[in-house]
Amino acid sequence: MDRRLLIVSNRLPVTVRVADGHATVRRSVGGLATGLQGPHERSGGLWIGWPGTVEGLSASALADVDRQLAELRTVPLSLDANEVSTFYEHISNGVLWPICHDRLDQLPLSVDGWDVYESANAHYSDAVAEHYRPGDVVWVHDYHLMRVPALLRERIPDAKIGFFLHIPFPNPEIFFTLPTRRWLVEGMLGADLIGFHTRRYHGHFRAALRRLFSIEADAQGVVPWKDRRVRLGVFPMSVDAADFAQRAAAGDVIAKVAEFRKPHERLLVGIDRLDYTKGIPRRLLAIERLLTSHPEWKERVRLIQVAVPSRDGVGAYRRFRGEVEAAVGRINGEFATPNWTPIQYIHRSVSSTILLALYRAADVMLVTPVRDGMNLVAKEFPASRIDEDGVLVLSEFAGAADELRDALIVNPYDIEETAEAIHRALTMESSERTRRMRALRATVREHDVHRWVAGFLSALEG
Ligand code: ADQ
Repeated sequence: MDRRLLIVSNRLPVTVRVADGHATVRRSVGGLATGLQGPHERSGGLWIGWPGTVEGLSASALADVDRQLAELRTVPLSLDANEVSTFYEHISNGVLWPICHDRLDQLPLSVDGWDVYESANAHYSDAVAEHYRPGDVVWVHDYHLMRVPALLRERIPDAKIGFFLHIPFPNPEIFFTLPTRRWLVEGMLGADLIGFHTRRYHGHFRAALRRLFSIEADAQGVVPWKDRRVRLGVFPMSVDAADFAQRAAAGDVIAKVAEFRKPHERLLVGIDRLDYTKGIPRRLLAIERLLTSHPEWKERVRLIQVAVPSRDGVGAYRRFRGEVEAAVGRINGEFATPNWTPIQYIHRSVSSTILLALYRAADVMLVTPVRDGMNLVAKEFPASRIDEDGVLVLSEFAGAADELRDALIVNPYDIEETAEAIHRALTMESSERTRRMRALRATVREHDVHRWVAGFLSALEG
């Protein structure tokens, strides 16, 4: 791509660390950051977003942060305390997130602050307009910024704007509970291209357009909107498979694998943000069911569940954390022996060495969200299994299930079925494990994050 790429996301793909009054800025390693790094650098473009709250720095240290951010070609946008609590925590994570994951039960009873969502989105749009040069391509990401395409279109009518939604677009019956449904969809329609992970979310969005505005997409997925044409498309996001394969072979990873594995014990692994969409409580119940209906696994199987702290500023998450901890305590209390504890629960972020070692050590990887836009863990696991072993148990409600058909697909609401799938995974013949893992690896290799980025950008240019 010759044109300059301006990427806009709520958060910048960086971590600012402060120690002794000094700050260092590092690029973060998430899927989006990794996938877009190449096009971002090659195009000489900019990444615009919030670097997070940075506290306890002098003016000169702050200037140093700005210099480091500029070196990474990122443009920091500051959010004030009201924007953080209302736009980011309350509306984005407290309202849009549960609605898009079908969790009306997690909604606060009263919702105020759409005006702050709008003004924060305007704030991002102003920053883009300030840096925009004719010919640039703008790529806006995710549910925090659904109004940005339309607000940017007002500022720069002929800009090339793409929008990608990283979470599900729900069934209109659920989306329409939002009093602001029309206004949010109008916001997205400011783009030239709107991308979704799966055909299902794309279908839900088309159904919403039909019901809200009586407009219909043609065979190419193009809808007429005002005096423009907006294209809708399906672009399943992925990971940098080659990079995972390479890093998974490192000596420090292999040394850790040896530490995690114990003779006579099979290892189940779960790695998630601590979020009520990821299905952790039902996964724990499935482990309990497994130990009850197949008692031969007692003292022979262990689950390592890593749960990264997430969104502690949102009430629903604080309550949820207590629920998960209580379930772990109850099940461990019920089954543990002096030599063995069935669930090892780790409530923190882990290094990439540990993450890769857990992927490589797992006999069975449990990815059982009750709803998930894509779920990159489901793709990182096979990408890391250069030994072509290990079984993936995957929820049918993760976007990744549309592609990863060689996983054992489960309905996470069916505890019995999930427990039986884990048993089947634990007893699967080595030849079947290898056949399935080879197929999973081939899928993730062929459809990697670079292909995702190239596919979206070429559709946008087209
Ligand atoms: P998330 O909900 O954050 O993303 P996911 O796709 O699984 O979910 O990505 C999580 C990332 O965090 C993975 O790259 C994983 O390696 C990393 N991670 C998880 N636990 C970790 C830990 N303890 N320590 C360190 N790293 C950890 C949203 C949507 C998803 C969608 C992505 C991308 O909710 O459905 O797949 O965006 O579009």
